[in-house]
Amino acid sequence: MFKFLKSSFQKVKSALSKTRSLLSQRIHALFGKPWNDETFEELEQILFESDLGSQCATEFVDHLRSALRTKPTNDISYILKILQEHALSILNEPAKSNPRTPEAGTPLVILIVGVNGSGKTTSIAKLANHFSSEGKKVILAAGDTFRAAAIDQLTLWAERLDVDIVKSKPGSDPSAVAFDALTAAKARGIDVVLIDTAGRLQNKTDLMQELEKVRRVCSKVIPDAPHETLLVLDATTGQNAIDQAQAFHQFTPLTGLVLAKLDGSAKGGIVLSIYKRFGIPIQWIGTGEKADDLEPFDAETYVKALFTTEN
Ligand SMILES: Nc1nc2c(ncn2[C@@H]2O[C@H](COP(=O)(O)OP(=O)(O)OP(=O)(O)O)[C@@H](O)[C@H]2O)c(=O)[nH]1
Ligand SMILES: [Mg+2]
Repeated sequence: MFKFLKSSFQKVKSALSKTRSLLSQRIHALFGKPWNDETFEELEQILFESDLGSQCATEFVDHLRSALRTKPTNDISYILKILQEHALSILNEPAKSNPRTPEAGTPLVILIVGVNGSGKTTSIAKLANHFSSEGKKVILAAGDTFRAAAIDQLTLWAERLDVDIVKSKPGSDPSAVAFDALTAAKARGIDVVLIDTAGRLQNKTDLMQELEKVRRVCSKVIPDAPHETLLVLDATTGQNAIDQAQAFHQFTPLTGLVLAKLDGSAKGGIVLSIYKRFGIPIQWIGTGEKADDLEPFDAETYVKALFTTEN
């Protein structure tokens, strides 16, 4: 449902500037040398440090090696093009997630999950802003009942964005909040329900089971809900994001990812290793702290912004 949105190349490019300065400028520095085993090894190391992961980094280098065997050149734009094409071939593989479409007349329910501080609540505000700007009626569910401050934070966003919110007392059951929010959404003719959840470490089984319960309760009010379960990843995390994606996917099948804080990250290559590993589509990227700092993920824009020598 998000596919026809185009991301702004400038915003993505500027969010990726830290990754790019690590990646492209260091690749650029390789060009004084002939392409031999040592240069390829250096390239592999650069790709690895940009968080492409070791398997992905090796694959990129092997691909470039064979392209240069066919057409030996030291032209940087040609080499970046080869890297871009390979990155796109990874991201253009069919996704393996199964989002559901709400039945006509019922709201779209999106559950937001992730570890502590990854950017969940801010991403919810950004999504609320996005849907509101499309003329949709949005309701927020303050499902992070763990801390009073979390409820206050979401309430503040709801006021700023002028959208409805359903909340309960700190310490109450998050499933009950989800139940109330979905019930209210049906009664009020709401288009989109965004459910916030408390941050949880992926290895805490009891907390992960709590998410299963939230999902079960949602489906009691609206069959098939939640239609989307989005994992918010902090783009500065690096390879631990892989463990997070794996554990959350196991407990609450993910339909997509939000990559928050890309603007502060030099590890933008993580997108490639995660997609290669799980096939969970990256739907959105966070490019700052404001409500409109959210861009739909577009593979072509991303790859162009990642492997470029422009600043
Ligand atoms: N620069 C930048 N900062 C972000 C982005 N997304 C979130 N943040 C900041 O990251 C911090 C944590 O964001 P929250 O949205 O509160 O994270 P959370 O996952 O809800 O945190 P918990 O509820 O404590 O688990 C806040 O200071 C946000 O302003 C982003 O895309 N870019
Ligand atoms: Mg939060």
